[in-house]
Amino acid sequence: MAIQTKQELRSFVKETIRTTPISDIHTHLFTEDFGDMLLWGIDELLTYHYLVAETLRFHPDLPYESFWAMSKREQADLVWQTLFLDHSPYSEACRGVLTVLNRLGLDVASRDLESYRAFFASKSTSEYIDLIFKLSNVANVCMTNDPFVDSERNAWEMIQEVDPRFNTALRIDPLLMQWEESTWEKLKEWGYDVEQAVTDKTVEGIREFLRTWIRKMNPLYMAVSLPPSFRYPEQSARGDIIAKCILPVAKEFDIPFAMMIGVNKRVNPALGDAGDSVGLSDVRTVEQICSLHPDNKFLCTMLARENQHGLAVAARKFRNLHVFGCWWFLNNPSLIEEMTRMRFELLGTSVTPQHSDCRVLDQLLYKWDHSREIIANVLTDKYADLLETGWKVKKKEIRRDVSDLFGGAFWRFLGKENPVK
Ligand code: RAT
Ligand code: ZN
Repeated sequence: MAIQTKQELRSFVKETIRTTPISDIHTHLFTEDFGDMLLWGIDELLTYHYLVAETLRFHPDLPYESFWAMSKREQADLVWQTLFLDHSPYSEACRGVLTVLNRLGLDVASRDLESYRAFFASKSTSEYIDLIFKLSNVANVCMTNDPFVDSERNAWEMIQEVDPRFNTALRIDPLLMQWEESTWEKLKEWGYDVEQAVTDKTVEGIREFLRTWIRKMNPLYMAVSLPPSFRYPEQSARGDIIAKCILPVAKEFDIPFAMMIGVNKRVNPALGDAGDSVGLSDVRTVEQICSLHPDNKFLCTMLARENQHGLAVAARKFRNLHVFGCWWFLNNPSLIEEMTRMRFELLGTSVTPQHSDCRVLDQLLYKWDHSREIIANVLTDKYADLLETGWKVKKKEIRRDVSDLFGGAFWRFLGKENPVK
């Protein structure tokens, strides 16, 4: 059935966006089997590193070490007092906490942190996971699985079967960013026949390492976060490992290499995870890697606002490139709106406009509620422009497009069946 009026269009798009289940293609969430690594609840929400950065701005006299020495609950108390009571919580990360509480049916107006704590204390982890997936209407999330983190590596020894709501992604930052400093020794210690130089022997050892973990995790893709200075091709251990290990193994298993480009790590190390920053990166590098390796697939998101236009254009040139998400400092309404509009105009529906990057399970509620609203608005405008030409938009076509934007295009790019029916 075709849509007749703009009013009908607006409400149908909104409803379709609200009811279409999402495949969230990048998060830092874990299944229950990973124990403490799965974060949830109010104290975790409040100590999200985005909020830690905002809180410490208001406490120039509080030494960083003193903040880190506090218990999680004390840190959460300080964040709540500082960002929610002493000042108005309209930053995106603060607003997110309130959206979560509201969606859980808690009384946001009461400002009663203890009553929120009591609500979370009454839930078991597994019932809470079910509740959040249901309320957020997210069908599945992709984890970030890093074999270089000891606790994660150990957890994988025990895991038989992964909860099907959680997909896996093999994260390999240390392999590319610290090979010569330390990673080669780790691989050697784990029994791989490698040396510091990227020789033929090392290449074979790294490939074996990747194959072992791919067989164990069955990842949707291999991923890395890269600095603005990343160039490809490049005469360095990193360049060699990408060319000789990552890309051949990715091709062997037919999985993409996901490049998240633009992070200047630890510009303020005292802030921990909150201490990373952003820099302008090189889109030409993305074009080169796609061009030099046409049989490989690449996922890409970039952190600098100024890189977004170039990246969208690059995706028009290379069909082995799939652009995704409004990453980290871009995950703010004004920037999501701008980027989504531009990407729809340049790429139509062949893009994944958003991922959540959740570190705390509950955040699925706010990250997706906020993004859904913006995507619905932009999409409505785009269909409205079509109506102006005399084109008739059918309801089933809107459903098709939304399901593409919420994971369908991604799964098609992978060449795998979208588990969301
Ligand atoms: O957004 C974040 O939480 C960052 O700290 C990073 O984890 C980033 O998303 C990444 O995956 O490296
Ligand atoms: Zn992330």
